[in-house]
Order: sequence, then C-alpha cells, then structure tokens
Amino acid sequence: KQETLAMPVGVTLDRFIKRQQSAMPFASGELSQLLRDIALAGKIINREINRAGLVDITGAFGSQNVQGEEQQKLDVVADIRFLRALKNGGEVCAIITEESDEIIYTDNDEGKYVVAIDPLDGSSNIDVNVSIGTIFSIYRRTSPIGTRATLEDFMQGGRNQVAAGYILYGSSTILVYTTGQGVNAFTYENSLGEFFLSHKDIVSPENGAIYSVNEGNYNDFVSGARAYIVNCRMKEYSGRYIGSLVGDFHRNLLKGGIYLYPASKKYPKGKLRLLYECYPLAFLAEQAGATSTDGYQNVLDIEPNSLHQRSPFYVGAKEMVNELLLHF
Ligand code: P6P
Repeated sequence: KQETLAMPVGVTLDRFIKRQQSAMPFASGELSQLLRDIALAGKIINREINRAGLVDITGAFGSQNVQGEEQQKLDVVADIRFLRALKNGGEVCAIITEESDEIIYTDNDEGKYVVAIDPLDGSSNIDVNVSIGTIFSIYRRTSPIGTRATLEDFMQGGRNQVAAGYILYGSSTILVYTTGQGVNAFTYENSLGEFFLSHKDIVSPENGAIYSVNEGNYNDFVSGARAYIVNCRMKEYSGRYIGSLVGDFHRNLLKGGIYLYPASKKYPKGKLRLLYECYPLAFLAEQAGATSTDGYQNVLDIEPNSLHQRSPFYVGAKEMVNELLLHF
C-alpha cells in the first residue's frame, strides 16, 4: 500500500491524483482522468442538491426505475449528469446505472474502463434534507479496445474492481475512494469549487458499538440476522440508521460499526444491488481494514450473474462482522 505521507492534508484532489499517478509509472492516466470526471459530476450534483428545495426538482418524477421504485427528479438529474460526465470524459466505453435496465454504451469504444454506478442512493431522503450519496465501481474492460463493451466486462467480480468510491452529500460533501492503495477522503470547499484531502489513509476501527439496520423489519429477517440484532440489543449498542446507505456506511467506517441489510421475506436475496452498491462498499471496507459478508462469504467473492442482482449485505468492523457470522 503506497503511503500518502508525502501528501499533506489539504492537498487538492487533482494534485493527489497526479502524485498517486506519478507513483505508478505503468498507469497511463486514463483512470486518473476518470476519477476527475466523477469528481466533476459530484460537484454539479452537489449544487443541484443544495438548490433542490428552491427549484422544482424535488419530489417524484412520475416514473419508475428498473427497480420498480418511484424515481425522484434528482435521481434522474443525477443519472443524466453522471452519464454525461462519463461520456464526455472519453475514458469509459460502457456504464450500468441503477436508473436503467440495460447497459449504456458511450460510443467511446476506445475507452478502457466500464463503470457501475448508483447515481443517487437514498434519494427518498432528498425532500427531508437527509444525507444522500453516489456510489461508483470501476473495472478495466476485458473486451478488446475498439470494440463495443460486453456484459462480461461487468461480470468480472468484486475483486477485479480497479477503483471504487462514493460521494456523500451531507453536512459537508465528501468524496471517498480507493484504487487499491488504501482509502482517502476529500471534503468539498464550495467557495473554491475544490475537493481537499481531509482524511488520509482511513483505517476503520477493528470493533465498534453501532449497528445500522431497519429494525421495523426485524420479524421479516433471516434468523441469523435476528439473532445478531438481539446480541446488539443485549450489549446495548447504539442503533443508528438514517435510511441512506452511504451516510450509514461513512459514519460506521470512521467510528466503527456495522450496517445490515439482511435477506427477508420481502427481499429473499436482500435489497441492495451487488454491482453498484455492495461490491464498491465492500472494496472500500476491505481497503480500510473492515470487512463484509452476505452471511456466507465475503461480498467481494460473490459470483456476479446479472447486472441488477441483489445481495444480503453486512458490512463494517471486522470483529462485529465475525460476531454476526457466529449466528449464520
Ligand atoms: P429500508 C435507500 O433506498 C437504500 O437503498 C439505502 O440507501 C438504505 O440503507 C436502504 O435502502 C433503506 O431501506 O427498507 O430500510 O427503507
């Protein structure tokens, strides 16, 4: 893991990417450019979210996404913005997004990367001013450059991600990502329009006393999850669940905790999506010394077999996840 000691807190995202890039001579710069494209889209979404209450782009869009979920206007706005940024950047040959059923081809068949993205997760929270987030996952394509991307480009499995991250639009807007060299976080300074390194080489606590789960569904959960939740109550852990995955994940990453979205009668395979929610957060967790499971295996080892497949998702402090697994 390449230390970022040479990069003081306060360095801009751009300079950080440049220095990381120069430390990896084999890297040709496309991934660096792709990360910049994502950061740019995040700045634009940040502005849209901050204005959402003022401009009529909150509330339902009056259509449903592939999940059969009511699309929020900002969901659609975010999707358009990220697709445009990734298409214009030229590094990406194809995208899958929570907002569309099929693969989106960018016409950049020379692009070396494919991206799986949840442009705005937790968007039902927009109207009530609760934090929401973008989650992204990046793979180097396996199909020949110059040809149209294939389904297999997206079916490489969690351990083949070359980068993953999220943008949390909360009390401040923060971009957190990894390229397999540890996890670093950049806080957005609105007045300068720049992300600045604010959390260097994040290491998540080995243990914690925070559990994040929708206890209203307790009776519906698989038994292993129910047993672990009873364990959390007996130990008087703090329940912290904001109904926005990125917000819950980020707090637990920094403070130590575990997030649970178990399989249930309503969601027999879990609710969260493997390719653009579970895999990227599992990669980040592992890079920060935490871990994840679907109840039986590390999430990164789950075999992908469809673009929008769901998975039970338990992610957080290593000792908490190991304790959970005692009940499965
Ligand atoms: P529930 C939001 O829809 C989301 O995908 C995550 O951000 C969040 O953690 C979860 O679903 C909330 O789901 O069933 O508890 O409302």
